Amino acid sequence: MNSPQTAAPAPNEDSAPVPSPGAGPGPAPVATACDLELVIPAYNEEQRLAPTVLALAEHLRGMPLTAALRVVDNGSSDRTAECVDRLAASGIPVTVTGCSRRGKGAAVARGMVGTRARWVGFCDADLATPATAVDDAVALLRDGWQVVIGSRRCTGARIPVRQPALRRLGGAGFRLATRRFSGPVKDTQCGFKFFEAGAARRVFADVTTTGFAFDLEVIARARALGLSLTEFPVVWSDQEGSSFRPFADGRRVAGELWRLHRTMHRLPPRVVHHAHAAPSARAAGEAG
Ligand SMILES: Nc1nc2c(ncn2[C@@H]2O[C@H](COP(=O)(O)OP(=O)(O)O)[C@@H](O)[C@H]2O)c(=O)[nH]1
Ligand SMILES: [Mg+2]
Repeated sequence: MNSPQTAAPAPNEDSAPVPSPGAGPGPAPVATACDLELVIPAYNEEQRLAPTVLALAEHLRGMPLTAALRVVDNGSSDRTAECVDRLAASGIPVTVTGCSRRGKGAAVARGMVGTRARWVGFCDADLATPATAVDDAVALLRDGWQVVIGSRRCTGARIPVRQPALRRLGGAGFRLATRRFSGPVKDTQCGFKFFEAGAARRVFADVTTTGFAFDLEVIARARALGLSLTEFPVVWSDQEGSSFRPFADGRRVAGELWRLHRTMHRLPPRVVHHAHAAPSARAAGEAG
């Protein structure tokens, strides 16, 4: 992930979300109280974000729940925040929140701890996993699972467009090096994870990894807390425009892993885990 060290802080850094135009006058709420809040970490995403927000909003509008989208932007140097403001007509509340700490992990944590929704999830700005997968995640949350993890590696998952070979190689090394944190979780790195909000607050309150390896710490902490956790298969396609720089970000990830190995060795794994074949990915797998 691109986790800039020196970019200027976002104007609304760590403030309450800026309501999109049309959200009405008066002070901004701390967060939208609704059934589901979806957090999108975004760094320099003026190109990829708008179609993602529109696709998610269209899908969420058709679901039998109330939902909101929150973009967390830490210091984009392009027009990411302005682009969100133009999406008010999507029919779902869309807010943009700043974050003083750099990195995807920091941005996701910012969205998770601030939520007032019943359930909260995050997905990438490039919508590598289609919006329809939200249905499966919500079905599992309704079943009572506290942590629901989109996975490219459990039965029924499909990857129509794979990552470049170098990323796949790095991913294999990452999985080998991180078994003791991931335990039974087959795919820690897919950017499509959902939580019962109280569980998210407990987990993310202590997450200190701000970069690409943050998912791993999230899973390790969820396991240590004894939260119920399930993986479900998703359809995932690599998208153009990745901000991940294999050498610079790869080195940073290695540093994060080293720190996790040193700091988290005492966390007891108390996970309640179940690999679940969710209906829509199964159907997509059968169709494809
Ligand atoms: N807020 C924030 N988001 C980031 C940062 N780095 C990456 N992201 C977001 O993380 C998501 C995944 O990034 P992407 O470049 O698609 O990485 P890839 O899919 O792993 O190749 C996207 O929504 C990015 O905008 C960051 O430093 N800050
Ligand atoms: Mg991507």
